[in-house]
Amino acid sequence: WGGFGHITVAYIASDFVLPETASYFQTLLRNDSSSYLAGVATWADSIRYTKWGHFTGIFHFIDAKDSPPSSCTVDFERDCKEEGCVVTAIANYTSRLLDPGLPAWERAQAAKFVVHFVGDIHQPLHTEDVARGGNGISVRFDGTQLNLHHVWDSSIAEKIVGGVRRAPYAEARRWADELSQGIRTGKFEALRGEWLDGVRLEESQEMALAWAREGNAFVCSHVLPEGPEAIVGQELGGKYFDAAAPVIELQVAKAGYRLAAWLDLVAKSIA
Ligand code: DCM
Ligand code: DCM
Ligand code: DCM
Ligand code: ZN
Ligand code: ZN
Repeated sequence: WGGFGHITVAYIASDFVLPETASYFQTLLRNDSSSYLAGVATWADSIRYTKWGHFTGIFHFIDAKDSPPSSCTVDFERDCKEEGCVVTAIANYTSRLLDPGLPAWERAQAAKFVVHFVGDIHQPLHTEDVARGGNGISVRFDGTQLNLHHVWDSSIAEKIVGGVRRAPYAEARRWADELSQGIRTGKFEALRGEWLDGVRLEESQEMALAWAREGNAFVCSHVLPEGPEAIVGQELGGKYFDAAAPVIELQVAKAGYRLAAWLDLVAKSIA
């Protein structure tokens, strides 16, 4: 996701964590405001293009070598690189977050990676290899030429809320209010139980792989419903947006709710 999506996921998570989880992460992240998760949500993107952070670039996605739209699958052995992918990154940084032998600053860094990667694994094009996750597919969105990855990272979400002008934190807080409401008593209420199926600290890699497969399925159904060639040059701001918007809302809400549950388990296990 772009910054707006990541910040929204983090705000949703902070709406659902237990009070003791909030205290734990406020202390670890040295931020006792209500934006303690939102404030670190985009940090992983800010370091990936630096020299020291270069190795983390591949942790933001898994390049599923499947064949949309006829076949969508994530195969861990086939698709996760030797150096890692978003599935191993979630497992690895969760275990570092839980490691009492590490200094606080390293556990804080692990927390920042977890907050970010739980967001990314829910972006369908972060679980797809085609054209580098759609970066190499040129499309139009409300008349502007963009790549397909950017449309799914940012453009659709920003159009849903009527445009993100200057203050991504304030706009994201508003969108998170709406999605959190949907989770509590709205269109996601009946789904939220299933969202937490398989969420166990002991099986973090299996859990992350299941999350990756869920997002990847949308590549066949909503991202490339007619395949990667057919979408080139198409205008996506109309009917395509109408079909994609509910998927983005679902995936962002789900990521936030799952992140809350995950952080609760971490905080409980440390206490
Ligand atoms: N913050 C904000 N708006 C910004 C940048 C940060 O509301 N444009 C919040 C998020 C954090 C706090 O300020 O809680 C610390 O910011 P930083 O993440 O830059 O340390
Ligand atoms: N941090 C960062 N970039 C951000 C937000 C936070 O690098 N956008 C880091 C700085 C610290 C940690 O998060 O390592 C906690 O923030 P602080 O020490 O500023 O409270
Ligand atoms: N990306 C992806 N899959 C790839 C390569 C990149 O999902 N195989 C994502 C990471 C960033 C965006 O695409 O969100 C742009 O990546 P880059 O800056 O590496 O081109
Ligand atoms: Zn992206
Ligand atoms: Zn990312």
